[in-house]
Amino acid sequence: MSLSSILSADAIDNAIKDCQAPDSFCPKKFFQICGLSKKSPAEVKKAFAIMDNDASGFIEEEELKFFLQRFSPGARVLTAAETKNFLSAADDDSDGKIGADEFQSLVLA
Ligand SMILES: [Ca+2]
Repeated sequence: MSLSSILSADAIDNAIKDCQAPDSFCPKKFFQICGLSKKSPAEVKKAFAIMDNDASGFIEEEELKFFLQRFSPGARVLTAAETKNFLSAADDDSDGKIGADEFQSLVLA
């Protein structure tokens, strides 16, 4: 299972290109361009499971760093500042990781 089964390759490409410069990544904008924000809750849940690489039920900071590479293996890693911003945008209960519900409200909000 990969994200290309949920999103179109062109949309993924555009989203990755849009944040090619370090520190230009914005989660909301990224989800809009790649098309995930227009998907159903079930599809967003599937995308979450792909990003939760170790299947812990949460996306941890370590996994978040490699977020772009889940979309495209050749993409860059997120900078420390981007990872921190991403986490604080999604982590509603401040436990330091992103749960499926938190991910869904960030993507579909
Ligand atoms: Ca959390």
